[in-house]
Amino acid sequence: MGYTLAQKIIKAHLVSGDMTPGSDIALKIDQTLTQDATGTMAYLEFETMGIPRVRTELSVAYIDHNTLQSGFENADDHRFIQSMAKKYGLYFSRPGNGICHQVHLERFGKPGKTLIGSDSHTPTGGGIGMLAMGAGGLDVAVAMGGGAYHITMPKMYKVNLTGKLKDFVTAKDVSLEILRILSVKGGVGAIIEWGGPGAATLTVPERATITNMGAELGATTSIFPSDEVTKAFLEAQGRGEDYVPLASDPDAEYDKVIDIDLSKLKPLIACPHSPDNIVTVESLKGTRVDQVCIGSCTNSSLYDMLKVAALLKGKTIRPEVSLSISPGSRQVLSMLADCGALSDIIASGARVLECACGPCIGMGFSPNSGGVSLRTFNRNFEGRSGTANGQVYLVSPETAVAAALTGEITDPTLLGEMPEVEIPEAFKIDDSGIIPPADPGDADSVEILRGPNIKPFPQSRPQEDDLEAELVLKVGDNITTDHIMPAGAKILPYRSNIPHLSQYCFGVCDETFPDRAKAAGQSFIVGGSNYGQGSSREHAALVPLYLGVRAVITKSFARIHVANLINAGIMPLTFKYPCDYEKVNQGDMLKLSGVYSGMDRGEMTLTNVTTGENIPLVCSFTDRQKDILKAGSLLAYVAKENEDV
Ligand code: MIC
Ligand code: SF4
Repeated sequence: MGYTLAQKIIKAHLVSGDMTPGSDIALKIDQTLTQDATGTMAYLEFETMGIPRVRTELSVAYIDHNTLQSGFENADDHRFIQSMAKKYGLYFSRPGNGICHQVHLERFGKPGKTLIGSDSHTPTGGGIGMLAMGAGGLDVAVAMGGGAYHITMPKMYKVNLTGKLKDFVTAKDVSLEILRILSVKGGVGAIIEWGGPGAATLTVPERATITNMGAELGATTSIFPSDEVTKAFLEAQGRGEDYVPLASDPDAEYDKVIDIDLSKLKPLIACPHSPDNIVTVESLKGTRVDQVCIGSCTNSSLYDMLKVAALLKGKTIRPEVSLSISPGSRQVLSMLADCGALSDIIASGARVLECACGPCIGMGFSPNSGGVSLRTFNRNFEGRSGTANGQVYLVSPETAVAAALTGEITDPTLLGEMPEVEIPEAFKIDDSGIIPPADPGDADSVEILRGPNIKPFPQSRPQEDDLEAELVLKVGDNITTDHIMPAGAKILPYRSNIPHLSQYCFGVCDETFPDRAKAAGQSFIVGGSNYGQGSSREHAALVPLYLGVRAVITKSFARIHVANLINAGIMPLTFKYPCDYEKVNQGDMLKLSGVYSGMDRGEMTLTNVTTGENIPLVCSFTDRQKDILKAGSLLAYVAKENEDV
């Protein structure tokens, strides 16, 4: 039996483990990336490892999330990250240079290489045939130090594309279609390979839109073959030498095959508050729109922006609508300026924002009260926009423009003819926004610049054999990390200050949680299925740790979050029978006995001390995960391993 594309890259990077789905595998990581909202913590963690210089082929520190500097905090963090990059051998992408995933695709990504990033949309790199995965900051820190990245060997899904997209139907609609088919948990435990004859009709930016939003499926990653389209993109970026052809073997086998005929798709829209809440744009026609935002790592390429500019050219947006446009990188912005497309955008009445995440993570441009906001982004979780009752819909750039021009949700095919958009043969190369590290010989003299906002991170405790604590919070299905640890302009500046952040933990669900958890001393959380979906932020584990949470019991977990819980020393357990979720109530006293032997057996009994009922739980920790939990955290485990060497 032949190999799939992802299996080939895994095989070439396998450090340990066997490639049977469900087994623990360790991979050598060639490249890492961080962004500033997760980076500060990741570099603090890296620092504690005492490694003088990163041991990857390439590591890049991007500044793109916390760019609204309404106090000293973000600017201090940027200086800290910049000094860390200089000293420890990383490239530093300055604020304004662009969104990490867009810049990485343009300037650094290489087919066939492995990349992990402390951001869940790192799979964007799959658009050029990389095995690119989102991870917690601590996992990225370990990889920067030359350590392997541990994952569960995924199943292989294939999406077989046929046909060609019609005008006004886009790669974003393909992403929304696969979310409609699979849902936000349909990709958990799988790598999604996109191929088939239709794949050749998609450009690299279109492919990257699709692999980017694979994160919303919960997939380990998504990947396209590296082919003539990839080659042309890399050559246009002046990086033709990075091209290698890569495809799956003709006899490769997949656990699931999904067929999508591109020519049959219609413009789609994800309704509040989940990316898989999909209907056709047509079915919502006439819905009033207050705000439109175009950009984010999903839809901010030059190709997207040129289409937007061409559709806006000579037109004016409706007076009731506020339109923001954030190009994905300085390369995109500068090329838009050079060809005059930026003037068309400005003339339409759009507000041009800097090349950064911006509104996508609630860093400004929050909608009005109860406002309807159409966004070309990838997530529309409740409250994420910064307006608690904002109604966020996810759409393609074409559908976004149609709404900005008409003031209502409008099928973009009604805009008339799609203007011809020419992608230049060569991109404008100017890497002056990327600062190289100091030479190894000069690294000692580089001073690390720390601001007062950097507070020590919480102390983990080794897992105890018996654990009795209160169930302080019971939540439902599909809880996102934006519920657990909200982001936004007010909170994000405190990503290196866990005590301050802790006041906002679970604020969207229950504002009393932080105080109640602190008062309880140690506690349990119970959740439904797909708990922890969404971002890679390890703060969604570190903050509960700080508040005394010792174990989280759910019907199922999302991949990156479960790893972050273990890395922080919080035990993730699942109900053996999902219906037992009903047998515990907030406020009950719960007891776990024989934790160590239970971890080995893969089964534990939870006693509801309040009702007297016994509830079977399951866990499937690898030996390494058990050792991490017993040591108290991944950091403690790594320190112990270094001592033992
Ligand atoms: C997101 O899109 O939710 C973020 C903000 O980029 C996060 C990272 C973070 O919380 O810092 C992600 O996707 O991992
Ligand atoms: Fe930034 Fe939004 Fe992309 Fe996250 S999803 S990296 S916040 S643009």
